[in-house]
Amino acid sequence: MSRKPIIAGNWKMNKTLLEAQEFVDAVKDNIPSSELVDTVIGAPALFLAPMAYSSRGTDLKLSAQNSFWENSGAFTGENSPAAIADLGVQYIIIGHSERREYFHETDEDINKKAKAIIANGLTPILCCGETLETFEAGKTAEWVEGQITAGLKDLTPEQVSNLVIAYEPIWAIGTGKSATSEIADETCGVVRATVEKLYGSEVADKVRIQYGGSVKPENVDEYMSKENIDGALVGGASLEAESFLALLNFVK
Ligand code: G2H
Repeated sequence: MSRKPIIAGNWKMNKTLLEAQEFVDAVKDNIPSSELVDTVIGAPALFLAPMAYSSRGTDLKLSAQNSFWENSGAFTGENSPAAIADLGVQYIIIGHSERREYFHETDEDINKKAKAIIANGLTPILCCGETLETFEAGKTAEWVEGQITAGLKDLTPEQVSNLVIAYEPIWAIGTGKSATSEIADETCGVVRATVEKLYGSEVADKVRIQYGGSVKPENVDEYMSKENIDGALVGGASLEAESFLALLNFVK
């Protein structure tokens, strides 16, 4: 089964609106066709509407970095998945380790968000990953299996086939210390095996799994050559247009 690669930038809390617009202008007509690769920018929610407008009709797709699990109501400060969908955004990142750590998001919250995002016709990019302590204790597989099992709870096989899972070891995020491609492939394999255990091999063959953690133009080819890695979730190296475009050079 050949899965379409997906390269997603995660800008985190960076850029002004002007910088975001300049980035879109620099990349939107210079990325490979979406028949070959899904190219996504995860921008701060504030910029999604103007970015959706200026990238309309191009192969550039957009992602939010989070959303709430209700579509509307008295939830001050939250962003509705329905409102995000209405902008023409296609993806929403959920369960990033920074949200789990600083905003105390639990697997249960993340599962509710996944269901709400899917109900609004969008694709969740569901993040998982272990701390250095868990990695050094040799408990990565167990940890990641637990996060995935809880995050996917009650989703249907069809829903899981279409989603994107990002494996991001916390010890490799923004540290410049990327996991070797062998480690990344092995743990992405654990994610796929977990999906297979829960939903069978057909679903496991379809689900797309990204590696994230200090991915850059110099190492992206190495990750993309691995069997279980279908793409990358990229922070630092997605911030500059030149570097973001260079991440896509593996597409021939
Ligand atoms: C991991 C990644 C993007 P970076 O958080 O999600 O960031 O590429 O800067 O390690």
